[in-house]
Amino acid sequence: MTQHKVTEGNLDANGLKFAVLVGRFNSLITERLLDGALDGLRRHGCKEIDIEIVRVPGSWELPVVAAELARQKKHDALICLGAVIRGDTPHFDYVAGAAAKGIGQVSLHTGIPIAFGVLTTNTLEQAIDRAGAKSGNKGFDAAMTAIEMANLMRQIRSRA
Ligand code: INI
Repeated sequence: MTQHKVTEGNLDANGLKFAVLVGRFNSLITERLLDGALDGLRRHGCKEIDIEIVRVPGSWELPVVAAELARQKKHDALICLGAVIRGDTPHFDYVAGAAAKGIGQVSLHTGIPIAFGVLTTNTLEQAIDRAGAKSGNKGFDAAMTAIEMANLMRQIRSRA
């Protein structure tokens, strides 16, 4: 059987630096996502001094701030947290779409991994479920992705 070389990131956050960007809009939800992300980083060995929290008004503002931080290259990965909850107008689609597309573009163009921890739900209840209730905490999950991706990108870069 062929032995393949496998490259993957581990979940050791010791020595890695993160910025957690969090939208204030729907803060009932986003503060719980932030709690989850911080819990995930700490429990995987990240030091307090290596975590920067950056607050923005809403999910719409996440990409431009992520872009500036990514350009500065002071963090190994960014974690974007927000909660976009569908209302009676098309506003939801614009905000959710722009946040997703913008964050994806920033990550691709800068090479800095950015975990997408922006909830896009039809109801407040669905958001609560994903912010520490029935369906776990998507902030914690985003932190895991950020740690893994930071380690993976380090590994790949170190052999370039
Ligand atoms: N921002 C969110 O993060 N979630 C939302 O559900 C939301 N809605 O529904 O309006 C929202 N709007 C604010 C937006 O992110 C900007 O802060 C605002 O448009 C000013 O630029």
